[in-house]
Amino acid sequence: MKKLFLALVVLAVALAGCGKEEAKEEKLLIYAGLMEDHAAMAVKEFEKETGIKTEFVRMSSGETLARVRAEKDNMSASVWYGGPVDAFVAADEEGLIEAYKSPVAEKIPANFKDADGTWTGIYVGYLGFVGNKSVLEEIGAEMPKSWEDLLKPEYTGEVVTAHPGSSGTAYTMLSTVVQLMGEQEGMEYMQKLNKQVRQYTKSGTAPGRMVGLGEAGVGITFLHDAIKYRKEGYKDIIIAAPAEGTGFEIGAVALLKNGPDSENAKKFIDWALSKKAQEMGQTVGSYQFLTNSEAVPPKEAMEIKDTKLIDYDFEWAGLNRRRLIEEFSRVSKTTAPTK
Ligand code: S7P
Repeated sequence: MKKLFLALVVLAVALAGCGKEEAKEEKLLIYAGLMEDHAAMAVKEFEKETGIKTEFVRMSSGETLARVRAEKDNMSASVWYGGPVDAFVAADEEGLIEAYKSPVAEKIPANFKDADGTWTGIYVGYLGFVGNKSVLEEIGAEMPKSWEDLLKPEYTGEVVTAHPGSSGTAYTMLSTVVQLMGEQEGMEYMQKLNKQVRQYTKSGTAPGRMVGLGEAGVGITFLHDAIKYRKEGYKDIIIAAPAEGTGFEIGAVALLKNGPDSENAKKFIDWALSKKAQEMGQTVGSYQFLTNSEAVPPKEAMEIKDTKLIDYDFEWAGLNRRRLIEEFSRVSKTTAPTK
């Protein structure tokens, strides 16, 4: 009798456990391409305002693209939040994005959103160079001021950049060089630049920190990230924009096709496009220009407002992404980085 009673207790506890499992709370899952601290703040604020439980996974653009490709028939996340739009264009071409025209997108000018609602811009960032004053002094070099400068002998082994295969920042660099110089000359340039590179990092935000720490003299990065690191205390950081002109990103947000929670995902997208949400970025050191016409850009962005920009073609960049990365990988194998 005692044994039977014990068995019943064990069964009851096990069943109660199962019940708990079934009642497990659903959470909106976001793949975030912007910096970790920005994503964490956004998710926290959105959750506070709406009560919708939300989680994020931070990945570089190439990683997100690979993940959503792999999950095509069983998407785990419902929103792709941040990172240069080129990868979103590539994902859309492969049927991985669901168009969503948010009512808040009315506040976003036409050049910062897709006309069909495939993606909508949340911020704009300019590509450039980050340098370490002390390291440059030590090696007797000036801050590079042009793409051409980066090929000078004094920067051999001093340049750090992310890899275009993993990083949206670095793909912006590759696509910028090709759009600026033409494909053949651009790839020849990348081949020469490869000799100057000390290290390819996974994310485009890493070169700014490495240069700030004095681990390399020069990095290629989004300028707002370099400004963030300088404000965080890496005092030796200096920045420059290439004289020939530079590319830029539209950081985007989009609804993932067949994601598990498209209703809450749409609410998140509406929120992310709002003036309030966009202006919150600067509270965690995100100093991009903003796309909502009512949002006030961070004062830190004014330092680079006169940067000479190229007429960057996002559609072309997205549609040619795979091919350009393959070509980059091929040419960069033919010249060894110096260190
Ligand atoms: O949030 C800062 C920011 O620079 O991060 C993104 C950047 O491309 C890093 O991503 P990757 O690791 O893919 O390079 C930008 O979208 C954003 O402005």
